[in-house]
Amino acid sequence: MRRYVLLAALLIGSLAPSGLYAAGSAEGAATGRLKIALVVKNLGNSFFDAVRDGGVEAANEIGNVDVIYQGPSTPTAEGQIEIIDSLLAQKVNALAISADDVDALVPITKKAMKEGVKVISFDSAIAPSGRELHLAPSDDELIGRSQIQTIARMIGYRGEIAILSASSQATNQNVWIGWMKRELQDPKYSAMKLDAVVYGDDLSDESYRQAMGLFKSYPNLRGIVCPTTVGISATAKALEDTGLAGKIALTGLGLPSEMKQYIKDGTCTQMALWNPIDLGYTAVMIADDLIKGNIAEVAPGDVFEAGRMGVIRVGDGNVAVMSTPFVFDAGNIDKFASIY
Ligand code: RAM
Repeated sequence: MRRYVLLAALLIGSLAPSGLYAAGSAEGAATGRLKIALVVKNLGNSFFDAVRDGGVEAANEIGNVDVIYQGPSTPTAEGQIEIIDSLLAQKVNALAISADDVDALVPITKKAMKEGVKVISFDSAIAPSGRELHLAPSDDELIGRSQIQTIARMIGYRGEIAILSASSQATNQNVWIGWMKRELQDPKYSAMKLDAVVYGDDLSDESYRQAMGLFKSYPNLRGIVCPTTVGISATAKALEDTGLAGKIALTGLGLPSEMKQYIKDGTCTQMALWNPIDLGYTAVMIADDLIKGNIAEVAPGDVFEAGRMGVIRVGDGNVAVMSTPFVFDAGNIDKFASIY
């Protein structure tokens, strides 16, 4: 177990889109400083930019840590492998990865661990053999089931629905979609039908195109679930551009800052998410803890102290779950939209 004296105050300065973020000093990688890499699914996603801000906040608190924020331009395992390779050459101390594929990263992250680099996944998991711990923002079953419960309420438990997801290989979305399908087996949804699952690759343009494709292919569509912040805002825009807002219901996981207008005008009356800043903060705190050897070999029951996030407990399969998602609607969106 670890104990840190944490500095209370911190300030995050203006940040460049990707690269090295020095904590406490402009020079950054001075000798003796630790390097923690945050490898995200892809750059250009505000969700991950907020994760980075949380990571930098943690690094500033710890004091001798630099955060390196990187990701491919499109969410592919190949792109992440290339990045991880170069991070290993730069001798990073830890990798915290939101994986574009559950299995494809395992050989490179195993190699990293053999070289003494600490590896955790966060947000989107790497298979257990390829990481020491996975930090989940919330319980997968709850995330999956609750999105079906919400869309069902919105459409009166009747009619056709579709799912517009991130990339087809994304671990987190695929696990949630698995739970959505299980939820749909309940007889109370017998008058609902899942027409299709489509993938917008967490790119706004592609997600918009996929939403348009759904409107065309399924003229009786009554609801869309988007378990991705990129997908839900692109779909909201597509609904408004085509005059289908209000006719096709929309829910899923969205960033309040990106969805505020659509929540307020009724295109999406309810959605959920967790705090990505807290997620990045916690990932860096845990990575730092592992580097310092406070927990030598992670096992269920271990407890990490993650600064202002308090205690994070490791569960089965070395998965640590943070908390329940926030639910956003017109009543609270303003408050959250100014934060993330
Ligand atoms: C997108 C990404 C991320 C996911 C959120 C909800 O930003 O796919 O992995 O957790 O949506």
